[in-house]
Amino acid sequence: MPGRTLIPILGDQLSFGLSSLADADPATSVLLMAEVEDEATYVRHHRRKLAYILSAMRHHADALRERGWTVEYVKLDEPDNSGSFTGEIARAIARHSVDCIVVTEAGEWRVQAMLEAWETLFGVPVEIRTDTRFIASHADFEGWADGRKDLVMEFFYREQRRKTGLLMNGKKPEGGKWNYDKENRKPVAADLFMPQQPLFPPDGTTRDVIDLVTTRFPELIGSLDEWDLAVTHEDAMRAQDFFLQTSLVSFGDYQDAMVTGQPRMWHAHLSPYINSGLLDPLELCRAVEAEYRAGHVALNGAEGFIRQIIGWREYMRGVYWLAGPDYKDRNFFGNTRQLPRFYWTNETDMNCLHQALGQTWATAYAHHIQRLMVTGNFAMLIGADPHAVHLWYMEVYLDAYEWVTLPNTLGMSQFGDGGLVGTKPYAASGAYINRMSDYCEACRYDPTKRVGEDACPFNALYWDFLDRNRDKLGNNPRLGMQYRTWDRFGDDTKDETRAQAAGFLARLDAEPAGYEGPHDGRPDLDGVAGG
Ligand code: FAD
Ligand code: DLZ
Ligand code: SF4
Repeated sequence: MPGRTLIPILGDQLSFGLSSLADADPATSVLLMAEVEDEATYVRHHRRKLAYILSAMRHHADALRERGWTVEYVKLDEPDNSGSFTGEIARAIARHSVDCIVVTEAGEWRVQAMLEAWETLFGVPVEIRTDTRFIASHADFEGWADGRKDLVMEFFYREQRRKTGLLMNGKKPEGGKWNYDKENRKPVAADLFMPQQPLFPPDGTTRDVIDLVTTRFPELIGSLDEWDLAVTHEDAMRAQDFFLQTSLVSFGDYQDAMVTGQPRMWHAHLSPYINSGLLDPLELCRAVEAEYRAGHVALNGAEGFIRQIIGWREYMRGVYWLAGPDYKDRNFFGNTRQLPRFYWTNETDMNCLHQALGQTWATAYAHHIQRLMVTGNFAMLIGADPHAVHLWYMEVYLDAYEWVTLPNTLGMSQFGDGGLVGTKPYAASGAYINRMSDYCEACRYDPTKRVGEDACPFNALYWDFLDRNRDKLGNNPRLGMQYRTWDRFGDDTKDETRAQAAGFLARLDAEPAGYEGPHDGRPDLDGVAGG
């Protein structure tokens, strides 16, 4: 009897058009999907994130079977489950006569190293294929980066526009400009009509994985209440349609705004579906362009959204692979402080953090500005260890996979790579948060004060951050204005600012840091949307 082709499908490869399936014959192929302890525990996933991935995997296996594929699916609680991808390949080889393994490349270094070891380990040919769900392959990105002094995203993005033809008018960008970001910075009033996102109640499969996750991983935290996530291709497509028809129209205008009780506003909330493979990023961008061409949305909104996907998302992946497996160890400022315990318990009197963290633990979602300018900004200002910060983001967000999380956290948000991803650190005082949100209105601190018992902690921390990192940042042309302002402060003002920051950090250091778990699994969600 002829041997079989074994096609392993990883948990973020839930796409019908996967490169490993492109020319496969359903009659002679066995698709292997496995829920494994290694993946469930390599970071302490938010319970909702873990349940989402397992449920989406189970539904995808069913959908593949309906399309005629033979799928072997190993559940996490099966008695013989080996706990690792490699162990499950070994067991599959023992069950079948396997001629070769065909697999789409993994999303991250750790797993890619496993795939690369299989051929020698099992003595079976292993073909590792490019992940064609991305527009730029690793080689494309390397080619673009080659010889450039700075990897400016904007120039990469223009290449991606040319390559895809998205929002192009012949050789020129639609509307004459490549980028309409300056039109996308409006704050928002809380009483504006916000779209009500579609809800996808849990079916039997999702309820099963929710039970599995809660009983098997009692140490994990994060709310599983009010399940609203799509776990099938059809529902993910409904979420996409909802975004196109309802939210996209205001996405561009308000993408930087933050409003209490409104976790999503006009954001897409599609990254979990895109990153796990339920939605196709290029198809989504084409649909966004069609909305613009049909006159339903303005150019700034359509361009802004497309830039996030074919620009930022692809750029982050390119940087991740270009920078190598040691990228995660970079620490430009040499920061060592652990994150405060309240990143897990949400017990903080800083309302912006309380809202962003609470929403995160309630829903496993926060939008870009909450991640960058609230939780990320605070972590950088206090001098938190960038790798510890990265791990926290890996734990809490539904869309977190190392290839995309690491450059966003260690790179963009913590400036841990010294400027590979961003040209300056995303540091901001309370004034920015006050301008872009309504959080300060209900806060015990005053965003206009720099010193004193009720001064917003972000203010002194911001100046202290610039001051103590002057040797590393002083020559950065994008920070020239900030340093000139600091230099105009008198010595007394400087000293009282430093003392205010030092006092805050000393109080922080007197509190427990990090997460030791297990605790009662219940972050303080008082007054938080979805909590
Ligand atoms: P929208 O705001 O509606 O944006 C549309 C889409 O653009 C997103 O769905 C996403 O696919 C893409 N996108 C936008 N910005 C980025 C970006 N910087 N990198 C990659 N894709 C982007 N995104 C992740 O997918 N996974 C992560 O683990 C992740 N971690 C982040 C950590 C930090 C500190 C920061 C600052 C950003 C992070 N991002 C991450 C990027 C961004 O915050 C999320 O993609 C976005 O919040 C997802 O929500 P949304 O679908 O509503 O996005
Ligand atoms: C994130 C995740 C989790 C929690 N569990 C699984 C799993 O049990 N089986 C699986 O195939 N994939 C899982 N994943 C996604 C993988 O971590 C992801 O596919 C790899 O990290 C490669 O990027
Ligand atoms: Fe956050 Fe400061 Fe505003 Fe309070 S005053 S919400 S701590 S920025």
